[in-house]
Amino acid sequence: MATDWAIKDMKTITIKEHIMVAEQLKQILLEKNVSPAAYYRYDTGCKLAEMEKIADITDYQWGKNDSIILDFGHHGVGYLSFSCAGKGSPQDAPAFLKVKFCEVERELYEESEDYNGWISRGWIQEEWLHLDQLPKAVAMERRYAFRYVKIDILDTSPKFKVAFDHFIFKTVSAVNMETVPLVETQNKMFRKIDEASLRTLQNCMQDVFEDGPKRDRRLWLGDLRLQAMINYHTFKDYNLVKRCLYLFAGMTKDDGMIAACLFTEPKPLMDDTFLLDYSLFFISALLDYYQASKDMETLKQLGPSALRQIELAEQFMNEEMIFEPEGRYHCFVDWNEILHKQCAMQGIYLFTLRDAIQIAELLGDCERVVQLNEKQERCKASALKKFWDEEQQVFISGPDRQISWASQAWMIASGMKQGQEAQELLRRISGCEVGMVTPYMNHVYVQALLDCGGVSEAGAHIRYYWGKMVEEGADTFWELFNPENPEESPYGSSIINSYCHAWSCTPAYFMREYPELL
Ligand code: RAM
Repeated sequence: MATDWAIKDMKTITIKEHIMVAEQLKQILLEKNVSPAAYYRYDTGCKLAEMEKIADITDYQWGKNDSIILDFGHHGVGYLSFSCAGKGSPQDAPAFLKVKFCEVERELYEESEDYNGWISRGWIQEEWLHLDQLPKAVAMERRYAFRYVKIDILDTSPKFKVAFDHFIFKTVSAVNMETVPLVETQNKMFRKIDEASLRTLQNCMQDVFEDGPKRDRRLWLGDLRLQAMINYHTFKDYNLVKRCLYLFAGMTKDDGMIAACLFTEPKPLMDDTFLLDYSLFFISALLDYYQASKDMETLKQLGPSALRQIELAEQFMNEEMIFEPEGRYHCFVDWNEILHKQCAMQGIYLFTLRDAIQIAELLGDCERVVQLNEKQERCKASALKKFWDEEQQVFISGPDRQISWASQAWMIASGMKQGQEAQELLRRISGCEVGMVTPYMNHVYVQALLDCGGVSEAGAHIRYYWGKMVEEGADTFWELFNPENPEESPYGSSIINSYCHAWSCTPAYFMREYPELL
């Protein structure tokens, strides 16, 4: 399924002062050199645990069709360097190597030639090197996200072989997870989940909050909202959030609509992708930032951009304040391809409207507070009429009256159903087939459970969903995970999936915000 979210022929405006504030908040990244924890001789058809482990890499010489695997022990983000020497006769041909970087073990066994998906194969992390003169100190220029490296010796010559030494992984991040204590609990699985969550967030905290350091390596608003929430409880890097908020507010469509994502290199640039849910999340991200930092100056400066998103969303609504007709706007919600998103989108609007009211109150804009409250009342009444199925006692979406987890979760997160009634609703849909594909959507579900007092269900779901990833070897959490279908990918192949994706590490937030979970 290809997605075309771009708005064509769009005019943009740049607020230079906002961009200047953002640029002044740029940080120098922390660096740490990591050596491999283990080396293996690659054996086709075998899993890592079955391959020959190499005690001292310097004892070995490698020729055509040999392959080595390096395991750095944990996922990291940064730069690989190593030295390569010629052994035997004088070097009479280039040493020709393929270096492949893998976030998880399964990527070691996947072949990029097999990839036929709709997003760029350029994201697959591999390079071909010609080393003309040995010995050579190789410092690879491109930043990669990985735990494992596979080096294929594609060719040397019949007369010489190569030997390797000094493998160093220079990791980079804005923060260091060793400064954050793990949650205190007797439950070992929760601690593992917490550790993987912190590592995921650390590795995504770079010049901005990246969605995933393998792919897309950029700042997405929906992802930022969740990353920032975890950050307030862990790394507490308020300036990094502030930088991202100013970047979003500093580059908008000419009507003020905030983009879904943006780039920062070589200079800040807004993407032409617009997702209604993501634009609205600027409101919640700003309010959360204010609540954590108490930075009133930023709230004052960016508040108007946030409140503007509510007005802009309404152009896609009918007179009853229902998002209609469909197709006039794009929204994300989840990567589930069959999901009907109208009801969830309505829930997201109500969720962010509640936050917009709080912003208006904090800014002392009484007139706006009255106006937004009226909208809230009207919209809630219409939403109930449109989406609540009295007979089945569930929220439905679309002409086929689809029942999905996403619709229920967003409606509860927005306060449309509360307490016992909401708990029963979530129990009622437990067999529903239109499920959740991303940890991002699973986050909303856990939030909905906690909002209506379902603490033990929320804990059980965290163990079921994130725990299953840990059981499958995750030391950072993945962009997509469907426990019922591990091969799932919206991109046409799992080769391109990202396995350190920050929207997936919210258990670190839940376990600190709701200690009763532990
Ligand atoms: C994907 C990325 C990103 C997400 C968007 C909507 O490209 O995974 O994290 O925010 O989709």
